[in-house]
Amino acid sequence: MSEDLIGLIVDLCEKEAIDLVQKKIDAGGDPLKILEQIRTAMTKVGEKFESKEFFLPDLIMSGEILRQITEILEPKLKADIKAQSLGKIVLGTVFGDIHDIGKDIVKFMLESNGFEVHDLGVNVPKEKFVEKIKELDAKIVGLSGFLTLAYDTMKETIEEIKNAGLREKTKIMIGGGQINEDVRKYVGADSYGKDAIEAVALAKEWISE
Ligand code: B12
Repeated sequence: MSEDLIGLIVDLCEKEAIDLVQKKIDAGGDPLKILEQIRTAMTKVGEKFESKEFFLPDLIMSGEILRQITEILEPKLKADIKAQSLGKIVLGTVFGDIHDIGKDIVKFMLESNGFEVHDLGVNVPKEKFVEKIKELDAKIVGLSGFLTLAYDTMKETIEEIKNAGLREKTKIMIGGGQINEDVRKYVGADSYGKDAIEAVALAKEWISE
């Protein structure tokens, strides 16, 4: 069955993919498994874009399908939302990058687990992160980025946080398609998360320190 959903997304069959997700959810399917399948599908879409089999409109279409799927999954993932706030998190996609689907999944997973997330959106200048951290006295920051150029912006953002004297007081996690340990070291973040589940695990770990 999983192959079906992946295939439908990669073939950009919008209606069929969305109907299948709705069917899976109605039948009590695990939204986290669906998220995993989305990841596989989007990797394939990305490969097709790289090999010039897909062009920008196809990428936009895949993003649109994804957005609709995450809208279906969101209430399921939020089903057991907790009333209390575990802590404040400033989140955003760094300057120069407008990819927000992965960030938005991280946002609602953090919220579902009781965190108060302040989402700055996409293409966020480094100064805006600093401003928000100060305003909220936030202890955790999440930087998202899917483009290679985002690594430099993440690095600059973390330097800006450091220059503002806030680095010692904040824990910074990064994430997004290609992010790995090498990128983490390069940008100077505390940790990276490969998906929203890891983002939640990190936030929980840091908040209890
Ligand atoms: C959809 C898509 C788009 C959509 C984005 C729609 C949107 N609203 O986000 C659109 C069409 C707008 C787009 C535009 C572009 N894109 Co694009 N896009 C993609 C694609 C296919 C999927 C990305 C996605 O949403 N994945 C789905 C999510 C769910 O992915 P995920 O990784 O599983 O998400 C998890 C983790 O990343 C993690 N996570 C995410 N953020 C964070 C943050 C923290 C703190 C933590 C801990 C974890 C975390 O948790 C998420 C949830 O579990 C990728 C290919 C790919 N494989 O990533 C290319 C890709 C990222 N795009 C690419 C490119 C080149 C572009 C463009 C430059 C194209 C162009 N010529 O204009 C523009 C960039 C514009 C800009 N300035 O940002 C390249 C980047 C190459 C590079 N090395 O830089 C990729 C890799 C495609 C490719 N293989 O060539 N794109």
